[in-house]
Amino acid sequence: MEMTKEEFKKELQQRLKEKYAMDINDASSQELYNVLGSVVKAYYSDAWSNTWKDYLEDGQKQAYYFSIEFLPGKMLKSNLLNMGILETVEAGLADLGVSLDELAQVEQDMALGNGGLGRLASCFMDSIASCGLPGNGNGIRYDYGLFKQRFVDGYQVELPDEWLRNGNTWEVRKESKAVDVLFGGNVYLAEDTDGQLRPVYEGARRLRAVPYDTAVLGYQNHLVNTLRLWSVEIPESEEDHYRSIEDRRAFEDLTAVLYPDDSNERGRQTRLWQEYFFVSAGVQSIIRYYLRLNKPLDVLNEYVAIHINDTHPALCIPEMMRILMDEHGMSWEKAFNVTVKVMSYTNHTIMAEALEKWPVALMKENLPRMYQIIEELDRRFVNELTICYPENPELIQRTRIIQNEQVHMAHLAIICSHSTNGVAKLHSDLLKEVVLHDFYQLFPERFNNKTNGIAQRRWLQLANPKLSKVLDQTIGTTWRKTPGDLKLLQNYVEDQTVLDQLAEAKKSNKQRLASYIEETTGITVSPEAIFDVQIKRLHAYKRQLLNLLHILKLYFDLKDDPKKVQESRLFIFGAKAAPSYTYAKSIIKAINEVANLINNDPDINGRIKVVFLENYNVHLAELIIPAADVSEQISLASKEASGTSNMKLMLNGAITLATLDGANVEIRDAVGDDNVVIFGMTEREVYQYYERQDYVAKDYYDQSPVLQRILNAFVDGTIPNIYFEGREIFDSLLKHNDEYFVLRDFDAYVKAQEKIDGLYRDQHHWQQMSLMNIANAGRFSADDTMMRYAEEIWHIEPVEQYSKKKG
Ligand code: F58
Repeated sequence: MEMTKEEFKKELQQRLKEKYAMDINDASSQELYNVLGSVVKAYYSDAWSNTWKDYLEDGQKQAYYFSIEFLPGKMLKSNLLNMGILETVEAGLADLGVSLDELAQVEQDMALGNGGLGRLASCFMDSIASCGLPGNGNGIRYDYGLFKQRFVDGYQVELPDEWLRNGNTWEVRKESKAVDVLFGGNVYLAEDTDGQLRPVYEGARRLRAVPYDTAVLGYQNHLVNTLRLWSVEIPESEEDHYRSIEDRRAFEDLTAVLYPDDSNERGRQTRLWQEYFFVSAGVQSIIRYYLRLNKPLDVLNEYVAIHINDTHPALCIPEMMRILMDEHGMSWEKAFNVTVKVMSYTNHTIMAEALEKWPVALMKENLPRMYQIIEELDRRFVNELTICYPENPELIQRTRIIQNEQVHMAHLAIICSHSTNGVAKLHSDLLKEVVLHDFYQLFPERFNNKTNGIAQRRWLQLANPKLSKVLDQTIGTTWRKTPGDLKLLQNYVEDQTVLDQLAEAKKSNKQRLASYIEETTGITVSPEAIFDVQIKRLHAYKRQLLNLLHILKLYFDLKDDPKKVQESRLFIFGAKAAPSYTYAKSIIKAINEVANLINNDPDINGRIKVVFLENYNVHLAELIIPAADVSEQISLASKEASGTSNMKLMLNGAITLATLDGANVEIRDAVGDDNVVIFGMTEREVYQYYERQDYVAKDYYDQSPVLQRILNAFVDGTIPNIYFEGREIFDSLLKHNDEYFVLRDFDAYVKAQEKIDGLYRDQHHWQQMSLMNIANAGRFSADDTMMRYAEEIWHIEPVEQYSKKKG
């Protein structure tokens, strides 16, 4: 893939003429973006089709990452970077009077995910391709992505995300690869003409799954993998089954929105349908492709690995069994044996409410064949355990797939796969020791840890060109391919010139963010202030509230003593709350009202400012992260499985202020105690409270005039405009005993914040800490994480290595 600047300019102008009969000067940004997209696509199309052909001809084992969410964000610049023509195109456009950055803004963020889980899937896609690994994504092409967040009078309001309104340059509709998926009806087994028992479907609904493929480009390695997203259509042959337009519409809406509200029966059913829809389509298409290799199905595991990202795609298991048995006549035993070897599963949470369970009745009615297979999987599992552990019926009850009229998806995923992993050391240990302990006893060899990672290309090279340049000048460019080489930066920890350059890059990123804040909120902020950042979904366990209580403390301190020595702080929040999560929405409202109070108080005079940026998404993260000084990772220990913004912020030189939760533990190990600020309870202490059940939040309030003043502010009118929300928050802490131990950790958090303040005052030392964080962030590279998945779970290898071995 090579192209000179002049070739690029010619190609762009030529295509603009062909498509719009226009010159550059007449084209709108959208038109230019569309044309640029087609130039880029043409540029990688050969490599894309060659990758496919090579995989097919070589019969190399491939991994398929099944995820109900992918959150890639904007793709233009990342594709240009990976093709190695970012600078050429930028310069070519500049010659033509066009700014690449402005053009890149036209692209809608592809936000087909809620948060960490979906973003991780996209970092992984990037890394799989960049490591030269044969691996593809499989998911849903939602017509509407995650809602757009607006604040109206401080409240979150959700607007639809019409990301496809202007088309999607990157996708390719592959009509010829469509498959059908069946729902509902009656299914029974009957003897076929060949004497085999086969299921007969009566009255089932047939829907068509049409794939839209997006190229996933490896970083300057000519490898192009595929992200395949499925969209629903109604097959022509089925049109007569629909009695009205509304009836038809209900089915056409299956892939309309990401996670429809599941607070009512209708929503739950749609979600179950979505899960089966993309899983069935994906598995069918894998098998269809595999059959072209002319290999027997009982060695499928030597050619195919399927990864179940959280439990949403766990129906892969019964679906694979169905295809092998019903469509290819394989015996149960053989089909099970192959299925277990093909499948692997990642758990992303220990929060009980997020561990998926489906009512038996719902599953039976909507996915009757799946239910039959699950029932049989459960029956055989129970039989086996009864033989092995006759003395332990409780163990069987606790681990079986179907319990209390519910299908436990995590149990299904663990029992019928060969690998279960957590996403950080602490999380994986908790799975083994607590949450999935029974399963760990049954299948110890299946459990492993794969600490999450991030794609340095997006989160440093693209998001932070200023820092990237300093790194290039200081340690050379090898870190761009081998993030572990960032370690070389440690040699410069005493080099004032390098420290100054790093500080300069940070300052310029802070100025960029300050301008954005001014433009979008009208709030003027000073780049001299500490930029203290908490960006993640809004959830009680993540404890944005703890941050807010501390802000109020600072506010009252300054009101009482305007001369108090304290660095200026800008607190930045970015977070969406689930539409039906009222408590989280109340916290958003409270933060916005506290922001109003403080930002407009002349006594404070800008020494503290609070900004809640609307519509936090991948693009906004790219703007905030490079500008951050402090990274708030303050979840209750044990609750955050890993976190990944913690890694991105560290990579960009922010100092982590954290509890020992998730991957924070490994961040501390990587940078050492001196370069991170840790506070609060450990996960052991949290569990001790659970055992003893002796936490009394109100005691903390009763004993602390500081806390009394802060909490009372929520209900006594000090924070204006939050009558209901203030009461809800106040009650959650005192009446409902503070589920996430905010008050218990408050003092420790205040001290940790004071430490941050002191550290920042010594700018030289702060810069050294920041440097150490950048230098040690290489170990959180998603490339490394993917190589470990490849070697230890999927048993796939980089294409080049494989070709060499094959000769
Ligand atoms: C997140 N999970 C974890 N779930 O919370 C985070 O610690 C971890 O770093 C990340 O996965 C990647 O491993 C997460 O994002 C969801 O969004 C669920 C989707 C399904 C509904 C419940 C939330």
